[in-house]
Amino acid sequence: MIRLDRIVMREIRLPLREPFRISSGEWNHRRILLLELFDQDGASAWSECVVDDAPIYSYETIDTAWPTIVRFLAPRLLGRAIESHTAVHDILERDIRGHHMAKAALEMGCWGLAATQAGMPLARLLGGTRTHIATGISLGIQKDLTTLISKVTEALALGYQKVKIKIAPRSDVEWLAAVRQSCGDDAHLMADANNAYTLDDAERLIALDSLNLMMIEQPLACDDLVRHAALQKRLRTPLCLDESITSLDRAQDMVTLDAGRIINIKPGRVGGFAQSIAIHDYCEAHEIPVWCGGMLESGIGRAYNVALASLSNFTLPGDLSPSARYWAQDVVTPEWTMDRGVVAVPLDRPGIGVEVDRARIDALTVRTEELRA
Ligand code: OSB
Ligand code: MG
Repeated sequence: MIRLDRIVMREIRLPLREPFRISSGEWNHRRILLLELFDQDGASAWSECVVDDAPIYSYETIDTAWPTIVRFLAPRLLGRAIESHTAVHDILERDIRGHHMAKAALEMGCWGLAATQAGMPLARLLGGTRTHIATGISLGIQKDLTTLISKVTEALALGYQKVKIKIAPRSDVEWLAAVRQSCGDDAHLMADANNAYTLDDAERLIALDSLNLMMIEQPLACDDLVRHAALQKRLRTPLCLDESITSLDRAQDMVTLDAGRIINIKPGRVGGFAQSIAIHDYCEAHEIPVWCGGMLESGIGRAYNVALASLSNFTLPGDLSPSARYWAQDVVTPEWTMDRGVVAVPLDRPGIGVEVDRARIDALTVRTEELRA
């Protein structure tokens, strides 16, 4: 049973150690929306909303999520007796369209709170069985090919089990061919286009088939399954969908249409853990492998991703790099680390498994708002 009496919202600004560029935009820092949920019984939990400053990846931004939480979402939870964390998704979804990232921050926060209340690691509450998560790195578009090759080489030397390379029409086939040449046939490489192509570019994408990529992520438009299905018919390399999979229904549509053969699950994109688990279970039953994507989360959002990735069908390495890949200093202790290509699931601590550094967060905070029942 959850009964929230208070939610504290804050925005922190956290500079990235290096800029991260994808086909549709670039990040130099993150404007991160954090929530702290307080239960009437004294328990509390932090959560992170994975929205950004600009609608580059999703139409949601921090400036849409904030008022949506204040005005429409938080009032549905505050002061109400909620039977279980598993019920929160439906409470937030009913008659409120979209805004999955805003919903997910609250929904996942309730799962974090339930784990804390139960004195149980979050991964266990989700039903996770893995103790370690195979880790991949997502490399942004680099200024030139030489830089890309040295980044890939460095990532493989660090032990990353998958290297995802962002592509766009002027930095794709030739660049990836050179990378493949330089790092050999065995390196686990994939590409992520973030919607940079149309079906008119099919030949360019088919040219990637010779490079033995693990998958090509989301080449076509964010809401398009039909054209991804047409493309998959012509490609040997499996397509992996990210932006297009916003719910269990879309995952089912993907399988029905054969629009993709792998799913990158980001809990924020699908409205939280209940949908993430439903998609995971559906994919497991249909032999569709999944892996956990990332949104350049702070150590708080990362804790939720690590817990999710402990479920059995997360058989491919996730975009779950250690804290030091992103930040000079993270907002949690201990920071997330990688050892021999895996991140350990914190199974020895209840709740999200890391301590939140409140003093550091206070120093980074640029706005707060307190919501009460
Ligand atoms: O498409 O997976 C993506 C970051 C921001 C927006 C979209 C994406 C990404 C990443 C980053 O690939 C993965 C990470 O958090 O390391
Ligand atoms: Mg992606």
